[in-house]
Amino acid sequence: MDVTIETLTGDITKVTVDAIVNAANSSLMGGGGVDGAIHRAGGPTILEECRNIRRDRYPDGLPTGEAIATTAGNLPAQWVIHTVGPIWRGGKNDEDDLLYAAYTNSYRCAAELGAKSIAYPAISTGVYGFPKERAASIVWRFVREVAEPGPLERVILVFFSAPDRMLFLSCKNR
Ligand code: AR6
Repeated sequence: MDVTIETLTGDITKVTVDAIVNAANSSLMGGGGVDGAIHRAGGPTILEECRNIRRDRYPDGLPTGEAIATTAGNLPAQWVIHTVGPIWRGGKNDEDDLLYAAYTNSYRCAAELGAKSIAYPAISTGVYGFPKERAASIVWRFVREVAEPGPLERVILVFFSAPDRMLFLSCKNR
């Protein structure tokens, strides 16, 4: 099977794919950054489903590194996969493994739903402060170990700015 790995610059809420990944926080109750943009563009049904998930499955919040799906409301996608990336605390608190887990668990969640395409934002590299180059090398590892083997056919890595995308691409062989 042919798997396409793409990168693009722009707003992830505009990307037409089966599943969009949200860089959420444990509360699943929304926030700023890409989380805020997804809830604004997707409308209130996403938050309503997140409330039900909290009540029924994760009363203490979604643990860091895990992922859970809702429908996507008004977004041009079928599902939003909510994941929680690690907050950067200097690099010796499992941040690398937790970021890798956020990518891979989101991927598995999408695969279980039958999605063929998935779009990711640069998880943890905004408010959560994960250094962008270090995050890039983890995402490239995810690409090699999980995304390229499949089963999803298209994986799109979305960057909010052109320099962020260029930085990511420049980290490919590190
Ligand atoms: N499309 C694509 N990328 C975006 C968009 C967008 N519409 N908006 C921002 N980015 P962040 P985090 C980029 O802060 O670091 C929230 O409040 C942004 O430039 O959204 O995982 C949550 O509720 C950056 O490169 O997520 C959590 O509390 C990347 O997305 C917390 O922030 C991630 O930045 C999560 O922090």
